[in-house]
Amino acid sequence: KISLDNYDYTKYHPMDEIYDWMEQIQLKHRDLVTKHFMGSTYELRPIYYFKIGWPSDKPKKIIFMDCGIHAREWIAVAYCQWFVKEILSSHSNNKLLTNVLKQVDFYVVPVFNIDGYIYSWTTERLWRKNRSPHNNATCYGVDLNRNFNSSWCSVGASRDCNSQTFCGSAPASEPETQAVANLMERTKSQILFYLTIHSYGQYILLPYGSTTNPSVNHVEMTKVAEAAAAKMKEKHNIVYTVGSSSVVLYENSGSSCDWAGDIGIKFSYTFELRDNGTYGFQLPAELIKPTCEETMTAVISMMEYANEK
Ligand code: ING
Ligand code: ZN
Repeated sequence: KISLDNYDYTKYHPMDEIYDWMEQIQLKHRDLVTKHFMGSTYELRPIYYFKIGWPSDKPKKIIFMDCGIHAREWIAVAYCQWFVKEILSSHSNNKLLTNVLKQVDFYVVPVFNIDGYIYSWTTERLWRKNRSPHNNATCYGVDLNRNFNSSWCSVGASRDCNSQTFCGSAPASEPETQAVANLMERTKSQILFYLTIHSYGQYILLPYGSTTNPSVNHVEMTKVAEAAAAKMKEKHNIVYTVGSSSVVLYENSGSSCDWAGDIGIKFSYTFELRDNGTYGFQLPAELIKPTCEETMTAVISMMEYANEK
């Protein structure tokens, strides 16, 4: 059993430790945090999310964040843990947070692609997809960030299971996609921000990947992301590029970020955390702290915006 008192947030943690951590976080912070089941993975592991915020009579706004949709992007998972730790340790002496937690609920999915995450620890460090079998179990894995029902498999995705960007057999064919999409559908009228955390490349991306046409909220979404990127640069002088994924990165379809835009969530962002290629997905643990610190400044600036909305 792990202990929260000396839990090391500057290390990467295997899934069994993260399950244990989640359990202990909810036990220790019963007033502010609840842990909920949102569905099972292909290999039938439970996927949980935290709800963080003070109870309220009125419906609250939601900032929804998921981490680890791609197995090998360990820094993303480390960030979700860091975020939860920061909120819980600093809210009582931070005016902004005290206020935000009354108006806003954070929904946090620390590990979206649990089967893949475990596989990246035990078997193949650079595994990306989930672990569902295809073609009589001759190949494995759907790219969950190509499996959402938004221009599904039209560009920047493959119908070949051997591909890293296999879109699956149908839109939302995967249980992990269904778990997140169902929860978001149920709560979408309250979700103001959707944040999905990836690595690497140092970007704040907005919809769409499937077209270079701007989304309805493109101008405001860009403004908010530029402000967040400026905060990030101030912290450790690291530059994050802002733009729609099709324009600043590459065309792709079926991403959770595009889908969140489609269902009417006003602010939908993909964060690509550090670095920009030196270590890539294998970011050294020494860089967890600075990366999480700068990302925290970005998310806080978005929180401030959400709080005023
Ligand atoms: N990059 C993302 C990927 O899924 C991306 C890029 C962002 C695609 C937003 C679609 C929407 O390919 C990584 N590193 O996973
Ligand atoms: Zn990714």
